[in-house]
Amino acid sequence: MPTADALVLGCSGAGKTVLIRQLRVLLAGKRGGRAGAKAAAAERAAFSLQTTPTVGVEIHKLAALRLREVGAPMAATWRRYATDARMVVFVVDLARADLLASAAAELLELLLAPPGHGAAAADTVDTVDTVDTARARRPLFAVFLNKSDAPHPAAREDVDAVLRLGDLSACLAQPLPVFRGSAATGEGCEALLSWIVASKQELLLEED
Ligand SMILES: Nc1nc2c(ncn2[C@@H]2O[C@H](COP(=O)(O)OP(=O)(O)OP(=O)(O)O)[C@@H](O)[C@H]2O)c(=O)[nH]1
Ligand SMILES: [Mg+2]
Repeated sequence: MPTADALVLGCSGAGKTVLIRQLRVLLAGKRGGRAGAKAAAAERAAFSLQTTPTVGVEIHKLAALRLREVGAPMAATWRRYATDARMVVFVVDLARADLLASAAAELLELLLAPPGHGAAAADTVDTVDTVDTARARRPLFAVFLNKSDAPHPAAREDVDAVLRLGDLSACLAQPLPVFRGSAATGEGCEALLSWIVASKQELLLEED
């Protein structure tokens, strides 16, 4: 069984932790009633842009969602974690045009990882049949282009030229939704959250 609904990955400092905090605020706002309004106000008050680098693995429980951030120093293990996830949100730092190429390389490696080679599969898979089952459960991917609020964010054409997201999606025959926004201001986060929630519903229906 997957231990997280979505894995949040991306280069060091891309904004994964703040993005998860922003999703927490948005989700709290969706709870109805006075208790919901109070919870949302508390989450907004607690929201902060101050972070320390995530060096290990952090699991964040947001209402019914479980998100797992695996810090950039653990990039060598991302592929193994990806096999164990239903979804992967890959965060790209628009404020660091110089890091776009490494982001592209990391994303490509994740997308091309043969399903069934991850930690969960390695622990449990011992026949060809179960490897095929694992292949059918490749995670859904989305890309979040973060820090659109930065003074000079990378332009979409530059991102497309380096990450080749359209080509990747066509080549892998897998949708690769791209969201542009800011974990700091919340721009684009609602759309990403809707994708996560809708994808989770779809995956649960498939599992029934
Ligand atoms: N301007 C701006 N800054 C952001 C945004 N998101 C994150 N930051 C800042 O970028 C820095 C790194 O953010 P984190 O959320 O810690 O990044 P991370 O990807 O979790 O980093 P690691 O855990 O070290 O891999 C912090 O100073 C954040 O405040 C954003 O949307 N806009
Ligand atoms: Mg972090």
